[in-house]
Amino acid sequence: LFEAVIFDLDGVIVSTDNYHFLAWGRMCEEEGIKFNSEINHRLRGVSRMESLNIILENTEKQYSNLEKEQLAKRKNDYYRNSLSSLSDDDLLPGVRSVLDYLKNKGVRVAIGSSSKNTPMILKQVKLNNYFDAVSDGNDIVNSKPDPEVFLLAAKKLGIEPEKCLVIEDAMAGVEAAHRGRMKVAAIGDAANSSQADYILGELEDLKKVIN
Ligand code: B16
Ligand code: MG
Repeated sequence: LFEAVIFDLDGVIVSTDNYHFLAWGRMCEEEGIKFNSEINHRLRGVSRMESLNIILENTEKQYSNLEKEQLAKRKNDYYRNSLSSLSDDDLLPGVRSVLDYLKNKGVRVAIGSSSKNTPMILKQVKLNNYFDAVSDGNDIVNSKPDPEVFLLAAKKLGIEPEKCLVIEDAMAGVEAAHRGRMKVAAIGDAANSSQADYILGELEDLKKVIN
């Protein structure tokens, strides 16, 4: 049924979501902007600048475009610093086993992530040479829920979207995959959604979908 699996990165392959949370939290605390886990929830899968715009809905203060760039950069510096100790020990449970399973089955594997830090993250977790294609925040204009990042992954693989399965932890990503005519398996945060085609209690459940 599926010739390829496109993995979201943050929240599916590696748990960098908590580092995003902490970095935004630090920046907001310094700026006196309200931030909590509910606001953070809305940032999953969404690009850096769109995340900042969502955060700024919680302040009266007006920021110029230049100031916004600076806030986003400050957050990204905190985030990248926290990634310096990231290693393959931080891969989420089942990642290694599921990737090897798919390779053995001849199913192609790709990354479809909104993150501009994807190359650094893949290198830190030693998966930089593993995927057949990587499509990330550096390659796209419109981020999830726009399907661009997943359609580009399929194009790089040379496989039709209908034959790709996307693995996502964010609602924005579930919507993006559907808009790209792909099926979606949801895990983690998105697993409560009735919109996903498959629900994965854990990543290893993917072996039942692709058998
Ligand atoms: P960056 P994904 C997304 O990664 C994150 O979920 C989201 O929280 C973040 O804002 C976005 O990447 C951009 O990340 O600031 O590193 O470019 O889930 O699409 O792999
Ligand atoms: Mg994600």
